[in-house]
Amino acid sequence: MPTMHEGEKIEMPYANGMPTPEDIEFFKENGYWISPKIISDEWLEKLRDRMEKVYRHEYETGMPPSSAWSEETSLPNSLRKTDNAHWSDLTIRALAYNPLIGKIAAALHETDTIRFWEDQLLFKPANSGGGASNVGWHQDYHYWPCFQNPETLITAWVAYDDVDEANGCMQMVPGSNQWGILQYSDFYEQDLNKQLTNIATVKGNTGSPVPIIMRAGQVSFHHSLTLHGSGPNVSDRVRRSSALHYVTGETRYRAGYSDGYKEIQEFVAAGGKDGDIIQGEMFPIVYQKA
Ligand SMILES: O=C(O)CCC(=O)C(=O)O
Repeated sequence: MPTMHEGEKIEMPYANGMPTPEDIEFFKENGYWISPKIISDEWLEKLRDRMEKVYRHEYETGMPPSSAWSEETSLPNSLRKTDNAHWSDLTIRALAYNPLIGKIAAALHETDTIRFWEDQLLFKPANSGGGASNVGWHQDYHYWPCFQNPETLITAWVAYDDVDEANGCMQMVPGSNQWGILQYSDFYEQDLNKQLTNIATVKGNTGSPVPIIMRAGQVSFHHSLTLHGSGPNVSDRVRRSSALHYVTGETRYRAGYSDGYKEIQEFVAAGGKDGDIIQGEMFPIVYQKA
C-alpha cells in the first residue's frame, strides 16, 4: 500500500504560470490572484475521473478521506465536499503537492517555503439552484485558529471545469484580506445576502464582490482573510474543483484550538508546542526556494 505522502512521483506537466511583480502587488492589495492555465487538459481529465472514484469510495491508497461525501447521506442537489481526498488518491495528491502551485503560492506570499496541509474536493451539481449548493461567505482563517499568523496561509482553488457566474463560481471581496478577522464566516450558510447585511453592520460596508471566472486548468489563489463564497449553479454544467490549503515556513502553531485535525494532533505528538513553526511529515514541503 502506498505510504501517506507517496505520490510526488506522478509528474504533472505545467507551463510557466508565475505571477509578475504587478500580479504580486495585486494579490497584496486585493487578497486574490488568478493564474493562467497551468493544469493540462490530459491531467484535468484524469482528475475528473479520480474524483468519481473517490465519490464511489474506491480509494487507491486504501485510506479514506478525513470526511467523505456519500451519495446515500447527502442532500439532493447539495455541494459535494470531501475533506482530504489526497489521503486516498495519488493523482489528487500529486495535484496537492504540485511544485508550480507551491512556487506561485510562495511568490504571492513573498516567502521561501510552502508546505501543504489539507484539501477539499468540491462538486457543485448542475441545476442545483434550489438545493444547498451555495458556499456561504467566509474567511478560511475562521476555520484555522490553530495557526497564529493568518498572513502566512494561502488557498489554491483548481478549476476542473470552466467556471462562471452561471455555474456558481467563487466570488471574492477585493481588499477584504486587509479587514482583519470578521464575524459571520459560515461556509454552510445558504443566504449570502443575509450574511452580507450582517457583515455591513459590523464593517460599515461589504465591498464589491467580484466573480472569479476561469477556464478549466486555471488556479485562483486567495489569502486566508479574503472574504469569499459562491452562489447557485443555475446552468446545465457541473462545477468541479480542488481547494488546496498551504502554510508557509513562517506559520506558527497556536495551542488549544482545532486539535481535531489529524495533522495538528501528529504535530503535537511529535513535540510541537504553542508558538512553534509548523513542520513535519503531515505538512510536506511542496516548494523550497533554492
Ligand atoms: O468552492 C467554493 O465555492 C468555495 C471554496 C472555498 O471556500 C475555498 O476554496 O476556500
